[in-house]
Amino acid sequence: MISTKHAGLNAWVEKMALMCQPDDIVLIDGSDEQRDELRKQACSTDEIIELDQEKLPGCYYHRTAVNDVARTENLTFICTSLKDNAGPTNNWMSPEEGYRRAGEIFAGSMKGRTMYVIPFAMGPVGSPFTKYGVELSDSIYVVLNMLIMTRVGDPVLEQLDVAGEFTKCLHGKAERDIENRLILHFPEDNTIWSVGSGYGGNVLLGKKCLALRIASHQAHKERWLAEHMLILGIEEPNGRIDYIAAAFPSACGKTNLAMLIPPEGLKVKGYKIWTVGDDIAWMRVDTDGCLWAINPEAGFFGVAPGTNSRTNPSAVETVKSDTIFTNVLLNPDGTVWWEDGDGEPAAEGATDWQGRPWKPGMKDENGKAITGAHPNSRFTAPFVNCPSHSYRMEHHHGVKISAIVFGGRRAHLAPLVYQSFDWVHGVFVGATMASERTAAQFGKQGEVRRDPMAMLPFCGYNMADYFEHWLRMGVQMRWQPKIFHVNWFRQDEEGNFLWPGFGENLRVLEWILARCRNDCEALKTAIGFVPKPEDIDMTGLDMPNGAMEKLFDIDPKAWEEEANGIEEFFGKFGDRLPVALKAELEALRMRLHELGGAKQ
Ligand code: GTP
Ligand code: SPV
Ligand code: MN
Repeated sequence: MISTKHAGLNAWVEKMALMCQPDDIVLIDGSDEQRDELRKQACSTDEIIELDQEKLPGCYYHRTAVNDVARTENLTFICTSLKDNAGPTNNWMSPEEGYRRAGEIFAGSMKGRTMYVIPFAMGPVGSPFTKYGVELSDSIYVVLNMLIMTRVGDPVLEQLDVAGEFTKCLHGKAERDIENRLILHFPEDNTIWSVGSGYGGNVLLGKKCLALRIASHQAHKERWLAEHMLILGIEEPNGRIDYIAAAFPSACGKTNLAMLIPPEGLKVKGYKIWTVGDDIAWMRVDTDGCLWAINPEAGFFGVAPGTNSRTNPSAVETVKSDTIFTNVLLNPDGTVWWEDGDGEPAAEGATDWQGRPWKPGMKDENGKAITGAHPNSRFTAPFVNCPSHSYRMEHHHGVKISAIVFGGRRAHLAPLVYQSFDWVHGVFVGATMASERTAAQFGKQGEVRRDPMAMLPFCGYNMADYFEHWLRMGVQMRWQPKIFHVNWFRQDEEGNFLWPGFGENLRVLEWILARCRNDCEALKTAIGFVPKPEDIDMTGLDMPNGAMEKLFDIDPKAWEEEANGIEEFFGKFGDRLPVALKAELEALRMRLHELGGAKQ
């Protein structure tokens, strides 16, 4: 048993231990000594593998089970007393059924194992933004990841004192059997139960489970916002820094944009980029009437494949020490590699993410290339490792947000950038966001999946109420951030990206900030404001003739079809959908009718 000064915490741990029956219970204090001891122990059982400590100091390697490599949305549930409170976009189970079904899997599942008690904070300890949690887990891998991703240990217990409120998070690997896997959220009890998985977002319960699903429920009640957004600051040579929060769906470029390096052509302007967050933003209206944001996390859990010195040099720098690599290729010399990474993999002796011998050029029985790293392989790295990490990370009330940006992956339709007419229209733009499936994903190519505010898998309550909440937040602000939509992924007829993306995206952010400061005028279109061609700085960027025109083309026919798709999506929510959003849809149709594809 554990004996902290928080009697409620002690009692809960005892109750969970009675169910799971671990051999031992160990309290995590956040010290380097205890971490080093746990690393040793996990190495001795091959749960993790020590990498070459000269080349990659403090770095370790881990493989998950082959059927446990990504979040399992179909096994993720919101357990509220009323089904309607989970809404039409979530899987629902009653709390009774959730506790019963998961309880059966948890029962006795930690026999022969140790239960670790991990007190953690999402946000700087002591900040009014911050929420606290305690995760119980039988996985050292989870402990080591939580130590990087969150603030862990004694300062958290100190802050909780004798009776502080915390989210009760229980995780057990059990048999890591997909048939016996459940990720359950009980927002009414401030509780999360996750069993049968060992993968990232399913088991690092501070991340998607607490900081988005549970937090969005709390934020709704307490009038703040918990969002799937990056936060970055753009500093001008005169010292002024403006902060932008941006929501893109999973694998649509948040980490890359948050770590942006200014392109050659804009170097003379002397911008400096500050990375505040790459996945989650918690935002509140402060006494000044402005919107302020923190990143509740303390680390990155980033996609490895595609990360290299050209696309994301800051990320390459970030993962050079104190990083855990999951499901990448392991070289025989104790280094790692992934597809579209730097350098070459070992010609002989490497093992792939499944632990099988692997060499470059291997094909499966159908002639398809076998990848060394899993496409969703990840790095877990401390935030402070990032060369552009912001010193504002530890500030208790975060950074003031000037602009909110929504974006998806759309081969057609959405222009490179447009601005909403006002807050309510901006909420409509976010609520109707969509991303197209790529050939690499299961499902019909080009098919649009609506992913409002990039929160489809993460909103812990009825999404219609979430839209209403966004509208209400706008009223609460005396100074509203301007709302924009971007699309880095528009393609030409041959399927090539029209926009070079990555660092060049700063050219678009520059326009966004100019608009926030009323520094430039814009053209009105049916869908929102777009830049005058001369207002995007193209210095040093050669684009094929006509490419910019294509990037800003507005096809009224295609947008009318889009409006029909939106109507169908809105239909899911019935009467619960805010009338203001229905009115926005009708206003869009009217403008399409009047303006067509014109820019005035
Ligand atoms: P999660 O961690 O899953 O939430 O993903 P994320 O939103 O942080 O996405 P990430 O930055 O890891 O990028 C995902 C993929 O998009 C990678 O393959 C990138 O190479 C690609 N990508 C990112 N930015 C751009 C861009 O501006 N243009 C293009 N064409 N591709 C991009
Ligand atoms: C995402 O899928 O949006 C991620 C990875 O950031 S995970 O933490 O697994 O959710
Ligand atoms: Mn994410």
